[in-house]
Amino acid sequence: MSVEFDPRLVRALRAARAVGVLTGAGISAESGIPTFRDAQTGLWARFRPEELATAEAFRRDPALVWDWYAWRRGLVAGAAPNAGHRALARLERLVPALVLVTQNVDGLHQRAGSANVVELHGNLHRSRCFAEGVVIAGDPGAGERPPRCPRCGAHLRPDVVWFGEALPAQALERAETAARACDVFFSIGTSGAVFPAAQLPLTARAAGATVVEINRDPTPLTGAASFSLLGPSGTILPALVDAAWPAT
Ligand code: BJW
Repeated sequence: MSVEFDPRLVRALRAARAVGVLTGAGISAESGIPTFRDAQTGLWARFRPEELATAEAFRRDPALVWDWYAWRRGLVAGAAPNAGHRALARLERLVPALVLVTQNVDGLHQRAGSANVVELHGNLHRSRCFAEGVVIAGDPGAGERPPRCPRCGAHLRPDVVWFGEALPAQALERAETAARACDVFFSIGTSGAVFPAAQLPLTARAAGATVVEINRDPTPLTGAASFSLLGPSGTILPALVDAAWPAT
């Protein structure tokens, strides 16, 4: 599919020394992973994700929340990175420096080949003791739901960041530094509804970066972005990288 871009955007990207990227659930939508604020389907249609992604929900019904994450782990295991993920991995190799900050917990950027990934909201493929915070790598598999911590016997929870919980301090620091230091900042497939991630494009803009939004729909950022590209990231991102580096 041919996509036309403003030549000023193509020039800015081509000239960028440092690129910052923030991604959200929308970039994985074309891999078949549901977003948060689109309606859920099947078994989970009667739950709002915002109500499952909390420590209160886990305390109230640990098996329900664990099963939701187990279902999502299964979806991710059967999914593959899409053209949008791959275009970002390619972009990382074309510009002098790129930091990819993701709110996603699916690991698809790393599977696409991105190396400099900052995970703001954790990762679905790790668990953590709900009592003591000890992190356990890998899929704990079938058995008791949720499984028990091998050290203290408390429930294991997914090693992700729920509402009301602090983001990993080092990841947030790296993300804020990247937003302040980049020439071009992309906000891709995120509704901009959740903070502090939603602040990053505004931080980049205030520091003088060209802010580019790529989203299927307008968001609260759209009016403040230097360029807003409406459409699927799996189509727009590869076309934009091709437009800036036609021979690669
Ligand atoms: C496409 C597409 C295609 C579709 N192509 N596009 C300031 C103001 C107000 C409130 C707050 C504030 N600061 C903090 C808060 C509170 C709260 C918050 O933000 N609340 C808001 C709801 C108002 N934030 C927090 O609680 C955070 N913690 C915190 O601030 O701690 C402070 C603290 C300090 C010290 C001690 C204690 C506390 C934590 C937030 C954690 C969010 N966690 C989740 C779950 C992660 C685990 C999991 O995956 O289950 O993160 S919630 C969920 O939302 C998930 C996502 O990462 C996050 C963002 O969602 P995202 O990615 O934007 O997805 P969607 O579905 O919203 O949007 C998809 C977009 O894609 C849409 O726009 C589509 O159009 C688009 N799209 N297909 C391109 N093909």
